[in-house]
Amino acid sequence: MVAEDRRSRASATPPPSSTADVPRVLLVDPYVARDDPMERKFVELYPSLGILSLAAYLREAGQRVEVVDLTFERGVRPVERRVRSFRPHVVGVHTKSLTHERSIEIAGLVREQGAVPIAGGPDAATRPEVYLDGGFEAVANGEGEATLVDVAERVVQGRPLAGTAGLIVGPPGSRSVGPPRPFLRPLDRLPMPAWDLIDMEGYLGRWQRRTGERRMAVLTSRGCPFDCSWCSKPTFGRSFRQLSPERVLRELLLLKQRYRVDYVRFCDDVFGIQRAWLEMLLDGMEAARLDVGFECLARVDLLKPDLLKRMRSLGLARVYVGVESGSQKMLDLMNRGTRLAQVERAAQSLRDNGIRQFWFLMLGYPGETVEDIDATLRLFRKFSPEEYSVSIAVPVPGTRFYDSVREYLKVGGRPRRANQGGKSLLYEGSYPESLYHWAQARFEWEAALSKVRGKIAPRILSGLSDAADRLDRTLVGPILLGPRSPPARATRSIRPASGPTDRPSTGA
Ligand code: B12
Ligand code: SF4
Repeated sequence: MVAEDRRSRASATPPPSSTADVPRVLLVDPYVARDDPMERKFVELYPSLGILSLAAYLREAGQRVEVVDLTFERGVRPVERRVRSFRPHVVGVHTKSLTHERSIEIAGLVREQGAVPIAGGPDAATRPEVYLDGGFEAVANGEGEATLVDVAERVVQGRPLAGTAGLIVGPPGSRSVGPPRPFLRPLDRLPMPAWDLIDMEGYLGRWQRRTGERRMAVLTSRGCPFDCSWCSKPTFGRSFRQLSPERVLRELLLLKQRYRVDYVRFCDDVFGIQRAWLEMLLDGMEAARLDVGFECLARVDLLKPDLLKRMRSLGLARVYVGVESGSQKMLDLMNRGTRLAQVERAAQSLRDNGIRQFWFLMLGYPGETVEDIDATLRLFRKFSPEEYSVSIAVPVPGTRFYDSVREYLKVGGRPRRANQGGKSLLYEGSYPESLYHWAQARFEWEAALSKVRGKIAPRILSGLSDAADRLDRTLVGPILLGPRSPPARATRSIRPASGPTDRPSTGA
């Protein structure tokens, strides 16, 4: 498709229809699990909570909604078929960078069928121009529920989309950015997710075969008030809203009764930010004898030993922890807001309570030296988390980290393939990429050793660990570093100009 052609399509006003028409909206999740090389190793399959919420909200607003979830499919054919049978006015596509190309393909086929393609979700909100130039009529750049209701009504009534709150419309040159869409408050106004519109059994059955548990994802809040320098939050920014504990409990009970869900992943950016709120939810779970296992992502500063003990007794099985680095200097440079002592206390307490821990670690952040990497490795060795991911820092547009390395970005500044995030050094950092690959291998070695702990003599174990250190010091380190002097580039501090302002009480 030539650029001219694309431009004229993107600026077209959707054709008017009868005002008596009830809007028909098709929502699409373009993620195809079999095309995601990370899926088997790392990604756990859950439906998009964004799509489920949008669908429920539109339906409650009186619109007709269907969903095509490509997760278990092979390609876009099911979208084509559904567009033919349902004849939607609007097709809303949920975007992630991984699924960018498929989203563009879907926009094309939707247009051929005469429907209006609208993009939303993290990738489109981060780089709307890519989606507008790729054939989408408009991009929702924030919370989508009220925006999409508005869009579908306007399309059916033949009114222009330009000026819609929360929406970016039009070709370069005459692009219209609507005013910001206010966040929905209180969040309890949201209806229950539209589980009936997707193949719940596809997800639950798969989990059951794999783990014996019927697992589902649940959200208790939107947004995060913290301000880590590398974190991209295109949709909710630093806003933070929670459902009431009663509403969350109702959702958990429904999942249990309707779908026999017996394990839940709380997908909040940070679970249990407010201690009093969390205690109320735990009280409710206890009183209702919920008996559902669960896991969540939390910050080390929130994981207090007494709280963990209680959560364990109510079914907490695993916690994802953003440890990031074993160097306080690096945590400060990342504006993480956590102390190493808190990391150690949380890790110890998780271990004491028999809760699995999944650590997120990051290498290659500006300012990091080999000594900092060693500190992270020592911390890792000390606590041997059951699971971990150690990635090379990815500068995401819109973050302070990105701004600080912008002038050092390698060509394109994006992974060679979308799923390579975390495996390549995307900017000219302090050290060559091979050093980070070696560091990643050292973490793998330590993890392998921790798996045989107890099975072989401690003396042999520490000998194997020391051998890797010696190899690092005497041979590999100097070779990988070459004649370079310690970090010179992209190391300037990237703390925020002013400190965080809207943190809620953490109960700390
Ligand atoms: C929970 C979660 C998961 C879960 C569930 C995934 C799923 N099926 O959606 C799991 C762990 C399985 C997961 C996996 C992956 N995830 Co994930 N995940 C998240 C997380 C923490 C929350 C997502 C969520 O539920 N948000 C709450 C809902 C309500 O918000 P929402 O989805 O953004 O939708 C709202 C708006 O965006 C908008 N909207 C969304 N779609 C549309 C469409 C239209 C038409 C409109 C108008 C509006 C609209 O309206 C919605 C309601 O207000 C986010 C971080 C974040 N805070 O967003 C990362 C995040 C979305 N994941 C990310 C990634 C990269 C992945 C993986 C690709 C990882 C991989 N393979 O390496 C996989 C993809 C798997 C998949 N099925 O898509 C990235 C995406 C980055 C990007 N720019 O693409 C994020 C942003 C994390 C990050 N900062 O890097 N993930
Ligand atoms: S705590 Fe997590 S979600 Fe919040 S800013 Fe930091 S990395 Fe982002």
